[in-house]
Amino acid sequence: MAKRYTSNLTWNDVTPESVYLNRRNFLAGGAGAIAAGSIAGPAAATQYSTDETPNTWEEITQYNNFYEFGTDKTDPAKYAGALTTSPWSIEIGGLVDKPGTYDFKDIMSEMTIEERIYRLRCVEAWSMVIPWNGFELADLLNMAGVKEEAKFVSFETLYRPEEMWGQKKHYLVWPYTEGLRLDEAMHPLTIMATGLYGKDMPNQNGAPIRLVVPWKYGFKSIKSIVKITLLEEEPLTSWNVTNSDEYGFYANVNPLVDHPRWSQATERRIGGGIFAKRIPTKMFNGYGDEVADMYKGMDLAKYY
Ligand SMILES: Nc1nc2c(c(=O)[nH]1)N[C@H]1C(S)=C(S)[C@@H](COP(=O)(O)O)O[C@H]1N2
Ligand SMILES: [Mo]
Repeated sequence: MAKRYTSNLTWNDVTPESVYLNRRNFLAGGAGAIAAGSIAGPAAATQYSTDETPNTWEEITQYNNFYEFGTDKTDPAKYAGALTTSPWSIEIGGLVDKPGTYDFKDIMSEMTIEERIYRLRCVEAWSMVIPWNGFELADLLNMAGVKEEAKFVSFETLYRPEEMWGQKKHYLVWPYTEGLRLDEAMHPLTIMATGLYGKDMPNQNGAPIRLVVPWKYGFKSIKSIVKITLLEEEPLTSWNVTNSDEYGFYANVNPLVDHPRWSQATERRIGGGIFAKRIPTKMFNGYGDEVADMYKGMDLAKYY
């Protein structure tokens, strides 16, 4: 496993000042409550962060996939305000030493929040660069104590149709579930994100806590998590159950394996404008140096 790095690089350091100042103005004007000093985020970014220019707050919070609030990209920003995110707890169970219901605030008091600027590549062939705040999932799993027999981790989103109207529709199996192999879950790139741009996670991005696995298609990065279970067997996942021909369990970003309905060779970086050129998609979304070893000997066209 790759070792953990720290550096003092934050998104401010890697963002051209003009862009940064514009964003400051936007945030100061648009979101009101934010003090300029808090925008930089609570902690330093790491070597794992990309130096690409992050998407704007507006792009990241107005163009979303969160089917619990509708299937349109603009639906989550419109409707996710209905979600009650406090109190919040995560039930951690299965093959762990300390199963139980962990209060979100207690988790936060135990974890070290870092900034991670990651590419997010949706299976629909668009992408963004997002400055997340969060902690390594490994730290949370180690807190609960992973038993030796555990080989997989499953995650579940809140099921609350009164607040999440999309859950009354049947385009997906609810609650939204996802899963990782244990080594993927323990990988230092895998984080539980609790904010972005140094602010609490907006509801539409998966408040108060969501998974981010940057080398996999975006649908693996499950939002608003209430349950984590350690298992011996590979868990079912909503997208795989709904459409197994199109969405596999591994879902590693792979430009060589097309989606049955479109090419995955290139992607549209959000924010580039309508005349922006598509950019080539990278194997493992550009995180191959860190993660490729985990898939040695696997046929990545078969385990899509
Ligand atoms: N619970 C839940 N998690 C989810 C989704 C969803 O519909 N429901 N959409 C996924 C998809 S397809 C993507 S691309 C990312 C989008 O994250 P973002 O809106 O924060 O950019 O969230 C993922 N997590
Ligand atoms: Mo996605």
